[in-house]
Amino acid sequence: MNANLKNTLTELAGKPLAGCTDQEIYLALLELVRRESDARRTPVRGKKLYYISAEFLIGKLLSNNLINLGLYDDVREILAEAGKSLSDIEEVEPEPSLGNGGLGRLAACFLDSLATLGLPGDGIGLRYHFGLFKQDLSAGVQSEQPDPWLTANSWAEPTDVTFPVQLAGKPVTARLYRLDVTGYEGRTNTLNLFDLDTIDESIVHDGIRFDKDDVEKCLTLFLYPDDSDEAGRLLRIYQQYLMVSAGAQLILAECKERGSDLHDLAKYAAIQINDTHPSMVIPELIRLLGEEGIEFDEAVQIVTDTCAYTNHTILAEALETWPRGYLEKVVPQLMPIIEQLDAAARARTGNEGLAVIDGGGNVHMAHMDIHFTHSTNGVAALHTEILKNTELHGFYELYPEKFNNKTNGITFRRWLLECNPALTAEIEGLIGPGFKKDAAELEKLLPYADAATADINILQQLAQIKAKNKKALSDWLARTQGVQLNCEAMFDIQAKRLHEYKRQQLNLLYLIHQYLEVKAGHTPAVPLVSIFGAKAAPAYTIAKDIIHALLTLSRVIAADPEASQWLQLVFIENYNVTAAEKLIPACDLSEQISLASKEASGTGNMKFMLNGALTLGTMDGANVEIADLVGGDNIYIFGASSGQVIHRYAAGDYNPREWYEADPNLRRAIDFLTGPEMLAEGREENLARLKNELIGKDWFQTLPDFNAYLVRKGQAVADYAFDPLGWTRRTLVNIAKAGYFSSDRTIAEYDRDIWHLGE
Ligand code: 26Q
Repeated sequence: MNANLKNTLTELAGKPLAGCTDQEIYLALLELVRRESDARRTPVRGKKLYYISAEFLIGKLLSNNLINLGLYDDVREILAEAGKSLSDIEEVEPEPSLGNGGLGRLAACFLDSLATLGLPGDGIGLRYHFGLFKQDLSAGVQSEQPDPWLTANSWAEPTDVTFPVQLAGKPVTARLYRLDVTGYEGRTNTLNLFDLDTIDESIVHDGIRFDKDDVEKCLTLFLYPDDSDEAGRLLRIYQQYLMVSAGAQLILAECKERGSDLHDLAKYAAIQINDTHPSMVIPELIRLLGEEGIEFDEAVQIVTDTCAYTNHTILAEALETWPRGYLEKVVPQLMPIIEQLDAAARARTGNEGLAVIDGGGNVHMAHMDIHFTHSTNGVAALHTEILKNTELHGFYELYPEKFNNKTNGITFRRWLLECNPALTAEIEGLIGPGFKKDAAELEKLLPYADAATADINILQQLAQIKAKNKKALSDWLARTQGVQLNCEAMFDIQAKRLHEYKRQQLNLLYLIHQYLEVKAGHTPAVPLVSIFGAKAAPAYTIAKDIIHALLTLSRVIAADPEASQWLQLVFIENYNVTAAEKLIPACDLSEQISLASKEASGTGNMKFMLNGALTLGTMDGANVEIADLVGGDNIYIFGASSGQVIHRYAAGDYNPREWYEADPNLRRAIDFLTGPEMLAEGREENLARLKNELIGKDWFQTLPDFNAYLVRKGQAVADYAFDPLGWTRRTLVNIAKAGYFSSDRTIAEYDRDIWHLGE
């Protein structure tokens, strides 16, 4: 027992811990973390990174910080002695949902790794009051509610640092909030979040609606407000500009203070542009350097040397282009600079397709990034190859030296140590604690996973840990959503944003097929619990229809005593980081079934693998690298290859109706969507629209992969049922090989190839 720590905590709480509420203890711990993390601030020497991103999906911070500061075990013990449980106290903390999904969570993992590796690297973003919406499924369809996380005592602390920003010619004041980022036995960095003092939360009504015209009242209310109308799109540009203008001013002020004369900015700062959302930082920096007396050409060179760009998608609709009229309205001070950049780009290439401003007057943010930064990276090997060979081929020809790959990673502190303490302890017992800082050491587990040398006792222990995690998930769901899971079943999980390219609809068709098979007397080898977690963008109609179909099928199955012995479909409400931490350790089969070529990387795939799930996936994104590492026997791969898919798009001859008509299983499953069982529980409008979409359009080629998916998933279920020990042994191969996907490795590569921090 750490007596000092106990005294400090009691002092911070102002009374004996046993007499405190969970809220009071939470506040005392918050203060403790602040003191300890402050003590680990060290001055920056040499170059510092600024990771600028519209999203930082940090998740709850208390336990993560306690682990990183080395206080977790002591605190848990002290609280237990006072009759308190740390997990109850965790529930007091509201989750900051400052991101949509992968891109935002990646930014959070990167901050953790930077601090852990002792690298000076701060985040720059926005202090959204409600973050992403909270998902409500009570009506059988998704509706959106605000998700407040800011309380009187928040991790993000206000400062008296402010910067003037011109929005549509009107001056506003951006205030800086600072949030400590702790590293595991590392340094403390900062997440800088900007906000306006004038935001008025009371203008939100009817879910997440608000008047988008009053920018000073609404600018940072939500992450990516609905952009189905023009006011929403303009608001997004206002948000982006507030972030980059205040961020750029902060960067220049800090560098000047550390001795830069701005001509040498690239020696003091590296700026990583996380997708195109912060791209206006390029013209904004050029503008600010101009105000400091630096000529345009030199300013362009300085900015190019300082900035680097990460691409996270090849989906055309996600590549930002803004009509120049929008930018003329919101950021008139940037338009002359963007025009000069367009002229400079056109002077480098006659290829019209690479212009910053196209013939129709649209500004292509990614094009500006590639021309005027020194590095463009993709986020997995396959993704980077596709960028170079197809999507960004013209740019690759012009600037081959700028292109590089940085395969994504995840922080093992949150995604193993924090979310799966039992597995962590088991691993530590086998190979010692070195893997916590050097993830490659997980390979020391390989002898235990070799069929020739595996130890049955160890495999049984691993199986027990999985069983306990499944029970814990079931208990949590019973408590929070009133759902009881069949813990004897195989747990099959697809948890990620709802998007057609991620193909939750493929999984849906499989479950319909399975239901019909059970009804026909063909029962599977083992019961299946199929779990979904997914939010749909508020204006994404088909995504919402897929959610409705899953919820409806879930009710159809649950109402059928025969089918529900074998099949359970559970849709988790409001999937977020907190839910992910419960789901991932409990998973047997990880669904990573995007249409090949469409998922840039995926990071959930890595989290499931690390926690001892086998992957059922397509050869897409980082699945390709997972398959290379674990070998074909330890992963279930199916479906068309990215080459075949790209070819099918190019040929333009894909007709889903032909596949529907040719495959009786597929036809039966699709027809079921609007059959009597579903219509009895669900809404015809949504179900019919989904059915028509699948037969008439199916832009993400679900139907051609259906049969292969059925077969491969059937194989996985049979393996799980008939060779449980073999299954566990193969999960251990996955755990042992997951070290490559530590974000520590990713960050070390960014530093080595792009940033050169501290030099
Ligand atoms: C763009 C234009 C207008 C409005 C919104 C957007 C927008 C918003 C969010 C575009 C993209 C995003 C988020 C993208 C994202 O999360 N991408 C994921 O990034 C992960 C980290 O690299 C990858 O692992 C995933 O494959 C990729 O989908």
